[in-house]
Amino acid sequence: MPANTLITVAPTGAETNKEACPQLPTTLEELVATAKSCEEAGAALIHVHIRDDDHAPSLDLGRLKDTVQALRSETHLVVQLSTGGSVHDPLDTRLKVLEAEPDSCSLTCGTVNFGPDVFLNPWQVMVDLYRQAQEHEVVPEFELFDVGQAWSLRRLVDECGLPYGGKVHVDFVTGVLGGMPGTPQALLAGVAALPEQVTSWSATGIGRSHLPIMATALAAGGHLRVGMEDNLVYAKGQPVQDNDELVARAARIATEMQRPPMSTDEARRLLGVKERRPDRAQQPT
Ligand code: KMH
Ligand code: ZN
Repeated sequence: MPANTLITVAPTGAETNKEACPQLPTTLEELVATAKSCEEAGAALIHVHIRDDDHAPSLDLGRLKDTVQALRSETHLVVQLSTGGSVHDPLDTRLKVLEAEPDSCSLTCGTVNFGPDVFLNPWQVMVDLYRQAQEHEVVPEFELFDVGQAWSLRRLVDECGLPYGGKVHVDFVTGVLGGMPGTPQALLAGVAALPEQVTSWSATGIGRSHLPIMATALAAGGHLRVGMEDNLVYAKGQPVQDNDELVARAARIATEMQRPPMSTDEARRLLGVKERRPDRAQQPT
């Protein structure tokens, strides 16, 4: 059982509309402010989707670079860019995300139905993305939306070797309509299916599975992902006001479970990320 808990915040996502949810951080200023307050509340990693000037999902490389730079200079968080983007993003655009030089990137281990849409992750795209991550020395977080994707992860690592840094970190995204349900049983089945190369795992539950998955992950030795990408309801009849309150609640529950939030330095060691901060580049982690 790991002593401390990695808390990831996924503050924005690609699915929620700014008009429907004005508190969603969609501008760079809002994202940086959210990142700072979430770090203060206990987050150590930020999973980033960006938006354009109209608040629509974007994978614009210039914006991605500016975002990575701003988050790196304003916070100590591990910066993870989404390569999943939105279900409408073309695969070749998604494959260019790593040129923004994040610390980490998401890498989903298979195609999955996504509500009425399809989140496309063909085998060859997984391989291309993985090889790019190795070349760019970016640490992938393997996102599993279904239990069977654990076998694709096993095949990927068997055929392509370990990621940069040698650590294999998985995030279960449960409760997507089309993927594994957000239940303790499904999560534990996923954990049991993980290949032996996996060194750590976290989990999130979409919508109402947010809290049951959090409790199960903490009890089973996993780490946590929370945020407005995954959940817009804090409690019955109470919309989420901001990402900080989701992080703060996760930190409180983890602390009560005797697994308090880990620092950003601990997270860097857990994930094996490369030291890219200019002021730290010469120092051992
Ligand atoms: N927005 C979803 C279609 C990721 O960030 O890599 C995909 C997603 C996964 O959010
Ligand atoms: Zn995402």
